[in-house]
This record gives sequence, C-alpha cells and structure tokens, in this order.
Amino acid sequence: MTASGLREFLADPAGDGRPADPALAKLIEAISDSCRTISYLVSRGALADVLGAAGTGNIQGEEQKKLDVLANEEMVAMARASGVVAAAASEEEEHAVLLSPAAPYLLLFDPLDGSSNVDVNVSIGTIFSVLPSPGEVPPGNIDAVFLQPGRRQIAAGYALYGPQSLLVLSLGSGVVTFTLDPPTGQWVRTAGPARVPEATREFAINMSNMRHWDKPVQDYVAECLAGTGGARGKDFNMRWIASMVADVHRILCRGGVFLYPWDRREPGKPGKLRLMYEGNPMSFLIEQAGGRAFDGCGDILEAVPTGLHQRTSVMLGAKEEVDRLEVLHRSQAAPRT
Ligand code: AHM
Ligand code: MG
Repeated sequence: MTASGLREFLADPAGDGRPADPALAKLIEAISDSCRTISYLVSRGALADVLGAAGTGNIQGEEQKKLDVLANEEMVAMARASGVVAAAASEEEEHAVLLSPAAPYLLLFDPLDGSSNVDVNVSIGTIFSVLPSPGEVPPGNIDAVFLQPGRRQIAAGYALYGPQSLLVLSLGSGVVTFTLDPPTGQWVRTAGPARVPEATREFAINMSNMRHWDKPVQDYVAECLAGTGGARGKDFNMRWIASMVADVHRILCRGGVFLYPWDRREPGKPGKLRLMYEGNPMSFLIEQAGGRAFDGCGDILEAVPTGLHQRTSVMLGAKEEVDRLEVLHRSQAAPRT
C-alpha cells in the first residue's frame, strides 16, 4: 500500500473526486492532532506521572483518572481553537460548552474510553461524534441542540491507544484506519474500507453480569454457549477487553458481536454505556462497515435522545447475531422491571 495520510483521505473521502467540506476537514485534522497528543501522554504513563486517580468525580458519578482529566482538557481546548465547533459535549462534563456559536458543527466525545484499563496498560481510546449545528447556538440551553438521533452524524470515529495508535474514521462513506507513525507524527492510512462479516463465532459480553440480564440476552448467550449441540449449531469463542474501543476495533478487524445490554443492577438506567459518546459513534462505524446496532427496541441510530448523558443498551456487530438478538427480543418482549 502506498503511504497516504489523513490529508489525502480528506481530499477525496468518498472516492468520487470531491473533497470533504473544508470546515469538517479542519475539525478532523484538529481531532487527529489531539489524539496524537493523548497517545503520547498515554505512552509515557508513569514516566509523565499521568497514571492513577485524579481525586475527582465526573457527572456520571465515576472516579476520574488523571488521564481522563488531561484528555478532556485537550479535546475541549482543541474544539475551542478549531473555530469550526459551535459547542462541544464531553462524557466528563455536566453540560455542553458554547464555543463558536455560528460554526457548523457540534462535537461530542468520550475523551478516554476504558478508564478502568488505564493503570494496567491495556488498550484505551478516544471516541468522537460530529453532528450538524442547527444554526446560531443560543447561550441558553446549549445541551438541547445536541439531542439529535445518531443517524444525523456527519462523522464519527475513535483513536485506539494500543500496541499501535490507530485512528479509525468514517465520514459516511465506509470506515478507514490510519496508524500513527511516531517518528514523523503522521497518521498513515493502513486499512479500509472495513467490513464486518455477517456471520461470526465470537461474542463479547461481561459474563459476570449474567444474572442481571433480561431473558432475551440470557437466552442468546445460552445459545452461544451450547455450541454445536445447541440451536446455533456452532461453537463460539468469547472476548471481553472492557474497553469498548478495543472490543469494537476487534469486530471491525475480524468480526464478532459486542453486547453491553440493559441489566437489573440499575433498573432506572437503560444501560451502562452512553448513547451520545459511545453508542452513536460506534453504531455509525459498525453500520458503515456493514454491521448492525440494536438497543433491544430498535436501531441505536434511530433513538431520539432526551438527555446529553443518556444511557443505552448496546448490541452491535455481525448482522446475523444482531438479527438473532432482535428476534429473541421481539418474541419475548420482556418487560424491563
Ligand atoms: P468508561 O467510558 O468510563 O471507560 O466506561 C465505558 C467502558 C467501556 O469501554 C467498556 O465496554 C465498559 O465500560 C466495561 O465495563 P465493565 O467494567 O462493566 O465490563
Ligand atoms: Mg467510555
């Protein structure tokens, strides 16, 4: 493959000879710059004294790590400096912040996904989602302009800080991957378009929550565990990294299905993962790669958000598996009580 960078991709993202909107290209380049900075901090770890707890909590009621705080500061500063983001919303901030009110885009991000893995040197990442701004954003209720279904996303992606740092991106014409070349600081295109095979023999779920799941999810996993002798007629393998970026990346590379379903631990919440920072951008990428994303009721991308930090049930990846999950949910229609 000839070495081609992010700028070359943005000059013709759909392969039809037309460049990306200049403001969008500027935003994606700015995001990639911030991800390079965060990647560097992550790679320094204890050497830069960035591991461990920050001693603060976030709006989700979770303990923040030092890297959560640093990555969030980096992303907010980048969005402000870009001049093309009307307002930005972060998993780590209570409310959206108004930046350049007349600018064309809204930016949402989980600055450091997989925080529980920060201190044990397991892959983590930054997830982002770009929505259109509905015109001049008023200084009043800024959060309200973000409440658009994920189907309206213009771009979404993530940076994965693992053995290599990767930038995985979609502008609505497939999913492409760039690898950070540390000596030059360039994001070099190394894969894509990604394709999630319709069939798989691999599922990802935190099995320790099994007793809390709804019956359709219990039945689905029981079918997978039954292997060749069961209804599915094949053996399944299981993986759980506990960093959604890393689990979704595996699915984009070699297929599979990822589940973080609603469960009874906190029945008032529709799930653990956040719709706007995790569910929507990852569902956009998975659909762009030919997979499906379902929340137990319908397509995640069709959900109309009612709150910036809204939770969702997430089941995404191989179409055959998500179709099977949908059949189980529709036939059992288990009430969430
Ligand atoms: P975070 O954004 O605070 O890191 O939480 C989200 C993460 C996901 O990356 C991952 O899929 C999930 O939480 C793991 O949860 P659990 O520890 O319950 O398995
Ligand atoms: Mg997260």
